[in-house]
Amino acid sequence: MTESNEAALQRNRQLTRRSFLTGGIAAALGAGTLTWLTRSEAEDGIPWPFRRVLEFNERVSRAAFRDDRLAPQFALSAAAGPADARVNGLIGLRSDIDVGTWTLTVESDAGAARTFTYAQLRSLPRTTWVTELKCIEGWSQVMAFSGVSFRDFLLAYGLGTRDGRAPDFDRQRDNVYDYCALETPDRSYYVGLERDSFLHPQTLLCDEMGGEPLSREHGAPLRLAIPVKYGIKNIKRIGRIRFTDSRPADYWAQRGYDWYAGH
Ligand SMILES: Nc1nc2c(c(=O)[nH]1)N[C@H]1C(S)=C(S)[C@@H](COP(=O)(O)O)O[C@H]1N2
Ligand SMILES: [Mo]
Repeated sequence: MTESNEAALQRNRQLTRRSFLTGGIAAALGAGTLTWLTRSEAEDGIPWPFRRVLEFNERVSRAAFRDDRLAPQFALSAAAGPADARVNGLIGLRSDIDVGTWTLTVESDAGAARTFTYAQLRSLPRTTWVTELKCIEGWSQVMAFSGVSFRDFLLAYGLGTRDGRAPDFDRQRDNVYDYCALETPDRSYYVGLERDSFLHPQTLLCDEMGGEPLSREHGAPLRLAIPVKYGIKNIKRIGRIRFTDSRPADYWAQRGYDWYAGH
């Protein structure tokens, strides 16, 4: 994506949303929010004045139930280079990894398991977010994370829904499972996420940091980059994703940390 356009749009949306949430309905009717409301996200043939009303209603109900505010973003120049990227946590990464034979398994409470190759993931639209990875131990680092947005992956392959149909994140959000569980191939490290977090626009299935393929310690070939959560949820070397309506086990939550760890 082009950093400038996309980032500016997102920032605008974020600021507007903030003022809406803090200022209430009065702020929602202000000039800034009008820009927010009229920014078209889909062409559906509804004449624009009606469309605006519909969108307004939708946004109001969404604002009441959802939090998709963006985590802070940074200029590319503020990001650490791949060589400087700090490494923390090697659970599930001890063995060698062969990207050629690695596969990602995706399953759900109801559906059959499906597997995806690295080549399939590479063929999807790519996104970069320059965000901060915050470790619960007290350090943080700004990095450029690139890969496939988690939402785009679900859309591309029709994953994550209870009835197995293509997801519609806005109109049929409840058809998406409440949670997903992600595990390393050896199942020794695992995290659980709730729907708003795995559908968050900045949540990435990430295969590059600082413009270079992930090293083994950073989770090659595929890790999660989820800036609305602490580092502990940014699982490296993902082998399996499972969609479920029961809250999944989480490695660090089982050891006393908050299950949500952010957002
Ligand atoms: N598989 C796996 N993923 C993991 C961990 C781990 O031990 N194993 N540690 C987590 C923690 S605590 C942090 S802070 C981040 C660190 O990511 P980095 O090594 O790329 O900086 O990875 C997270 N993901
Ligand atoms: Mo961490």
